[in-house]
Amino acid sequence: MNPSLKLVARNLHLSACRIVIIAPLLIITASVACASESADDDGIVVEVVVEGLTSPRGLALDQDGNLLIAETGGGRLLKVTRDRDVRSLTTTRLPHALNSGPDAAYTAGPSAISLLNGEVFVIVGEFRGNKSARLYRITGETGYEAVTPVTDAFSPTENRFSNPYDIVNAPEVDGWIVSDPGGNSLLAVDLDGNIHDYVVFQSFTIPDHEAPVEMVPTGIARGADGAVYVGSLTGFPYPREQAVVWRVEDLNGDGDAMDEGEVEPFVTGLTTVTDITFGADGTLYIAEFSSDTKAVLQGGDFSKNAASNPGRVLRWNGSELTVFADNVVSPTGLLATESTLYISEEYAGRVSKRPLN
Ligand SMILES: [Ca+2]
Ligand SMILES: [Ca+2]
Repeated sequence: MNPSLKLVARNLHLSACRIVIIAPLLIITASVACASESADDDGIVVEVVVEGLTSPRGLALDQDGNLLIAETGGGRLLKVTRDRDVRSLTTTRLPHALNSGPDAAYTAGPSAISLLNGEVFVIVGEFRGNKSARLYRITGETGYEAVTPVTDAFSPTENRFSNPYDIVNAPEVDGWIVSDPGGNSLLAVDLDGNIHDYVVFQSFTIPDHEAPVEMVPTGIARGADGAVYVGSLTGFPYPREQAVVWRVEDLNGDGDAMDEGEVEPFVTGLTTVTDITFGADGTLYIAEFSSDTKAVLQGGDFSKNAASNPGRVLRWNGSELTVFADNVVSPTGLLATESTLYISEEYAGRVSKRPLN
């Protein structure tokens, strides 16, 4: 068991300054579909699906095979049809902000998408002022309604969303499991919107750095074995090779994964993980945010910083970690189909895709 993980911090004290993911202040006007192709260094054909977005992040496929994109800074859920038509699912924008977080330098808004029982649900994260940090249901072309109540990030264990980030459907809790980087937790949310702690990750220490480093769980996915998997960004100073993909399973069926052996490291030696997704063959794809996350988040123009310090997508086949895509700009959303890996490059404002083989 990795000593960095200590569970059941039920009285978790939230620190005041918890940097999560983000985006540029640049407001780029709307969506432009295009089909430009290029080849990366390894000869993989890279195709830009959509560009000109304001912080695209969470990705999903709807029942008709259309790509859905959570545009964090634009407050929109975008649908990209097979013929590359791009439209917003709602005429009303979801809650979003371009001036959240420390120094008002980060975006908050739609972060992740769930399709359940024929409906579309969306997680909205919000660093500053938690009243928008909620799970919403898309009700039709005009808008949306909240599933979860206004939450209190400082609530002891119930009903708290701090900065929810990613979501996976979870019949074992009669709803969803949501990652909350702001609370270093996974939260169980039932269909009525009740929230309770599912996992709480404790901070860990590294040499030559006095303050504990937070775990900061981010991208979440369901494995073919039924377990839930979640990556960790890790907090400042974003130490290299200290991020982990965790395997999470409620073995004793008591409604959370806070008991012994219920959270185990699955892939270690990673750096600033922002999302994970499983391919049809069980291969796990892992997004690492940047080669130097500290440099990206130090201030200034995040888009430029991210382009100068790109991240990458790794591939874990069960025994070996290899690089699938290098030079990917601030990847924060992954989606694998039978034949394609889609990547949200958040600060670059685009979603790209690459063939799987
Ligand atoms: Ca995700
Ligand atoms: Ca349990």
